[in-house]
Amino acid sequence: MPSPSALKGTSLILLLTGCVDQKFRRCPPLATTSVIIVFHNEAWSTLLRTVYSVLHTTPAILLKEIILVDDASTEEHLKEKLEQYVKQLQVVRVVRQEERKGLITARLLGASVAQAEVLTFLDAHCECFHGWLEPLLARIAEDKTVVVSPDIVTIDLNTFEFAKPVQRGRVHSRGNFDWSLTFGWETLPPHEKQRRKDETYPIKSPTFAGGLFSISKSYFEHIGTYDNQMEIWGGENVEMSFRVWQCGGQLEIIPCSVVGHVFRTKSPHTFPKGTSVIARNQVRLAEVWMDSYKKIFYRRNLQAAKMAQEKSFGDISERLQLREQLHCHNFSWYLHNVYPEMFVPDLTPTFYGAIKNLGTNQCLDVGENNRGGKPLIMYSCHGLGGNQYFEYTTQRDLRHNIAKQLCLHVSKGALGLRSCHFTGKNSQVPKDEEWELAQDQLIRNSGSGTCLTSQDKNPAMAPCNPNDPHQLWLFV
Ligand code: UD2
Ligand code: MN
Repeated sequence: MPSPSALKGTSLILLLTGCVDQKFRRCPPLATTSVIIVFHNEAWSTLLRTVYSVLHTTPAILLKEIILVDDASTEEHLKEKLEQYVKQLQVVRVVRQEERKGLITARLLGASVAQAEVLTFLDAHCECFHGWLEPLLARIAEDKTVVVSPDIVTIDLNTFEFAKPVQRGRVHSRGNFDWSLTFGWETLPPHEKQRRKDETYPIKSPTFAGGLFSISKSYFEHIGTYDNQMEIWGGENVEMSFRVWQCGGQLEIIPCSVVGHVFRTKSPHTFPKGTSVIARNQVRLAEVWMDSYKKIFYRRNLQAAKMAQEKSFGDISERLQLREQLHCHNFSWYLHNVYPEMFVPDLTPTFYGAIKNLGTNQCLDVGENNRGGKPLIMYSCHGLGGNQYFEYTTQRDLRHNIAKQLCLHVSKGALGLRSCHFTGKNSQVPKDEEWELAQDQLIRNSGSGTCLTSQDKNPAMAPCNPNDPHQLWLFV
């Protein structure tokens, strides 16, 4: 068994100096924790590495047990062999979810058998760094309505090295979400930087990544554990984020707690019922927590919109009841008080959807991972929203606004995508970002007077010609 890389030597370079000096009370001791690690077909090495790193970095007095929850793995090494192996470790045991139902119900199973006062969840490919647990438990001891995450460090997918602090740039970031309800990271806004007295201070976070966190067991139950009808993977982290904030709790990232996680570039999991379960999980959370803001999500994810319309997302009455019982705030409260930096697109845009070209029958598309700057493309209309989603706003700009507010513009005769200039108060749409959508089905740029055309693979600008079908467009 290779020793976890974080533990090689005793280098403390991963920790902030202020953290190294922190002291934690012994009398009375902090509450104990049950560490719950769910897995489906995880490699032996990464799973055991996670387990050993917990054992090597956690004071025995604080660790009640490690519960490994198997979500119906099929790999042979995770069956009898694993159970026999962990017996020698004494505080480690395996429980099994017989049917593959996903990480949400697996975590619930783990929580239901856990004996400690605090639950600590970890993914099955993590490495805990020295002193990671105490700051989490100490914060919960101060206030048990706080749900705390460590500072999650990237473990390199290929070399399994911890990212160096330099690479991390010591910019502690927080969690956010976009209007496709995907979790992401962002740097701290000025007011959050000012609020924190020094860099060891907890960071308030609008959302959390969801895999690595500690929570008081009784608070976990009070706040409604998880939505047990969510399946396989996805959405539960955003759901829990909205729920905790809206119902009186808080999410924090504790910079003195450092845990590594192997971020993968694509999902290694099978989805027995197909990947539409992710959209289904998201619809469930949007229906329960987002009020009329759910429409912003549905416009951008047409698969989700269809499920919502057909009511094929299962029964949510228990979750709605929970929201009632806990007297939770509405989503508008969350946006104003917890995440005022979030842009909120028009609730009623003039036109929205995909922009289809009559010459090619293809749709305007921003392409993969276009955060502005990359050329747009023409692509078969897929009817899913996503990269083909645009809005024509009341101030006459054309926006692709899922993760950022991106606007179509024309500079030096060429079509491009960049951050919108119009941001509400005191700002104006520059002429090169303004578009006229007339009866003639041309899309004319006000600044250049040229029209959008799809003559080539990439959409471009050309002198306007209403007789050229490549210049005729339709919002679909
Ligand atoms: C992130 C979270 C993850 C979870 C997910 C959204 C972090 C670092 N990771 O994605 O915890 O919140 O977003 O759902 O915050 N697993 C099962 N059964 C399944 C699928 C996964 O047991 O059907 C296990 C898997 O072995 C792993 C854990 O669940 O231990 C999380 O899955 P992941 O690592 O693929 O998720 P990740 O890190 O991409
Ligand atoms: Mn993971």
